[in-house]
Amino acid sequence: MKDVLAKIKTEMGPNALILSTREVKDNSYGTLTKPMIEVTAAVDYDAQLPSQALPSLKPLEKHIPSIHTDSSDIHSITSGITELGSMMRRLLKHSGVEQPLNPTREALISQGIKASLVDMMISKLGENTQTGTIKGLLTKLIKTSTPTQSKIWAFFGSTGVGKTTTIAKIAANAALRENQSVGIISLDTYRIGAIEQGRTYSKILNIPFAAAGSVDEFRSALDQLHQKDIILVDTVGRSPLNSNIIDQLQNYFAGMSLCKFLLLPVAIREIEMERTTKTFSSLGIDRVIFTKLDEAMTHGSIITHNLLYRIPLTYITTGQRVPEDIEEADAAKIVALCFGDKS
Ligand SMILES: Nc1nc2c(ncn2[C@@H]2O[C@H](COP(=O)(O)OP(=O)(O)O)[C@@H](O)[C@H]2O)c(=O)[nH]1
Ligand SMILES: [Mg+2]
Repeated sequence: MKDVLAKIKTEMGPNALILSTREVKDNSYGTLTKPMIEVTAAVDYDAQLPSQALPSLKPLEKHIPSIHTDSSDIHSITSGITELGSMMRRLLKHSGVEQPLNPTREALISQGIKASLVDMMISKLGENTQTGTIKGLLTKLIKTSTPTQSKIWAFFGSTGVGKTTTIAKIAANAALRENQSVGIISLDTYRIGAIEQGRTYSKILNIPFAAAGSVDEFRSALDQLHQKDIILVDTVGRSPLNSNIIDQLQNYFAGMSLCKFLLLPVAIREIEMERTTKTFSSLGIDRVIFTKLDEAMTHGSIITHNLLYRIPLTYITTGQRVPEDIEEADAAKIVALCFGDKS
C-alpha cells in the first residue's frame, strides 16, 4: 500500500488521496486466480479556488428557442387550464377549505357537460347568471334538424349502439304513420344473426329487405329499391376504432347523395365520443342520433357533443320498443333533461 501511495503521489501530485481500496479477482488466467487490489484515488483541491481543479464553465447559451403556437395549441392550453381550475375547485371542496362555488356551474358539470364549455358560457353571461339565462342560451345554441333532402339514409356507429333497432323504428314510423314506401339494405353481413335481426323487423313491417356483402350487391340492391321514398342503410357493426372499416364504407358510398347519421349512446364518455366522432367524420356525417337515453344517468353528453362538433341532432331514442321509443330532437327538452326538470 505504501508503494501504491507513492506511485499515486508521483502520478497525481502531493494532494492526491486514496478514496477506497478493494480486493478483486483477476480471472484472466483461468483457474489460477491471483488476488489483486484496486485502489481509487482522487486529487484534493481547495474549495475556495474551484478554477484550480474544475474546467472553466462555458458561458450560458444565449439562444432561447422561439415558441410556435397555433390556435389548436391555444385551445388545448385553455381547456387544460379550465380543467385544472375545476379540478382544484373540487379538491378544495373535498378538503373542506371554504370556497365559494357556483352552484349552476357545478350542476351543469355534474350533468356531464364539458367544464370548459360551462366556463365559457358563465364567463359570457357573468358569474352570477341565473339558471334560466343559461337554459335560454343553451336552447338557442343546440342545433337540431330534420334529415337532409336525400332519400338514402345511412346509419353509422359502434357495435350495439342501436343502429338496427333505430332503423326499424324509423322505418315503422315512416311506413305506418307517414304512409311512405320504405326499403332497408343491410351491409352488416359480418355478425352472425345481424341479417336475421334486420330481416325479421322488415317482415313484421312488411318492408322489402336486402343484404349486401359487396359494393356491387349494394348498388344492385339500391337499383331494386329505387322507387321507394326512403331507403335505410344499416352498416357494419364493428369497432369504430378499426379505421379499415371507414375505408371500406367509403367505397360503398362514394359519389352517392345520402344523409349520413352517426349514432352515439347518451351514456358515453367524452373520450369515446371524441374518438368515434373523429373516426366517422371522415365519411362526412350530416346528422346525429343519440340512443339509449333511458339507460343514462346524466344527459350532458348530448349538449357537449352538439356544442363541440355542431352536427345537427335529429332523433333521440328512449328504449327498446319498436316503433315507440324514438323522438325527434328538441333543444328545449334536452336542456330541461340536463337541468333535471321533470316533464
Ligand atoms: N335501453 C335501450 N336499448 C336500446 C335502444 N336502442 C337499441 N337498444 C338495444 O340495444 C341493443 C343493440 O341494438 P342494435 O340495434 O342491435 O345495435 P347495432 O349493433 O348498432 O345494430 C339491442 O338489445 C336493442 O334492443 C334504446 O334506445 N334504449
Ligand atoms: Mg345491427
